[in-house]
Amino acid sequence: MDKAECSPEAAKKFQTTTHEGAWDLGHQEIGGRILTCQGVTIMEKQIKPLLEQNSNAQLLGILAAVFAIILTLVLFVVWRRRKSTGQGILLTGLSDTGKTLIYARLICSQFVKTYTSVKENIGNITVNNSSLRIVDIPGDERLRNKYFDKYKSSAKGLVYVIDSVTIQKEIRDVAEYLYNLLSDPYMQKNIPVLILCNKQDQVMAKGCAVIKTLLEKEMNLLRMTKSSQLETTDASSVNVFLGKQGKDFEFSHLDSQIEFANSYVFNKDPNVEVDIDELKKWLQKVA
Ligand SMILES: Nc1nc2c(ncn2[C@@H]2O[C@H](COP(=O)(O)OP(=O)(O)OP(=O)(O)O)[C@@H](O)[C@H]2O)c(=O)[nH]1
Ligand SMILES: [Mg+2]
Repeated sequence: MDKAECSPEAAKKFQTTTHEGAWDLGHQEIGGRILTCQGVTIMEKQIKPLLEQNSNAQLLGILAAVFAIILTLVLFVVWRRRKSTGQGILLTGLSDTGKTLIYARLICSQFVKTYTSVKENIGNITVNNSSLRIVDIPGDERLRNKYFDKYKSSAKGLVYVIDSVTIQKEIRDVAEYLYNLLSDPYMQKNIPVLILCNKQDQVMAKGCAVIKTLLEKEMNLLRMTKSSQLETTDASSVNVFLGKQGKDFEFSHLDSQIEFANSYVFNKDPNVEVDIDELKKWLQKVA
């Protein structure tokens, strides 16, 4: 039987008759054509579920793709966050304060003869079962910003090393570099800071409590200078006001957790002790 014989009228009639319950009449009148129409109906019956199955499968495919995209985005965000907080402990400070010797103490527990650093030193230590990446950043004025910018996004903590013997003479430079570091947008993300007053083995060394007071006074003066600069310069200036408006500068007013500690690491003679216990305790807290 030719399917073309099942004209739209016949099909309509067949549908009408079956709808009206007059199956026999439709059967007799249309005869073989009914079979064809029945064939179409059977085909419809068979294809419809197939089409439905097909569209269900398509829908599932789309849902799976959307889910995969969302999962990828979530993983990417988590990865970026981990990368932005990182495992880096940045050793910063002016030149000659003892950063490289402290680095050598932490990484290989020994005295090394040091020279002014012209590039970074990087090494890993394990603290509280987690790995910390110690980055010793050169203190040279022409290099320090470049290396800080390179590693700041991976900072988990920042150690600011001070030469406790020369602090009074260098207070302006020490305060200014610290102010600049603390003003950096990456440091505003509550990165913990340890101000390490090194070279405590020297009789002329100032203790960390005295150094804290000296620094707060100097940061206060510096902030006033920077604020007045801000008023006179254009709006593109990147100066940041640290601390509380209308109050003298105090480290406790900052969002970042800032601590002070003493240390000394010079021991050419292995029988002479070194002291980086407070630094190690701080690393345990940060890790
Ligand atoms: N007495 C004493 N000397 C120290 C101490 N720590 C470092 N030094 C000495 O200070 C000098 C400078 O030390 P470095 O570790 O090279 O200083 P740095 O901060 O890395 O300097 P840059 O690389 O220029 O940024 C060296 O002669 C060290 O031996 C310390 O705790 N006590
Ligand atoms: Mg060095």
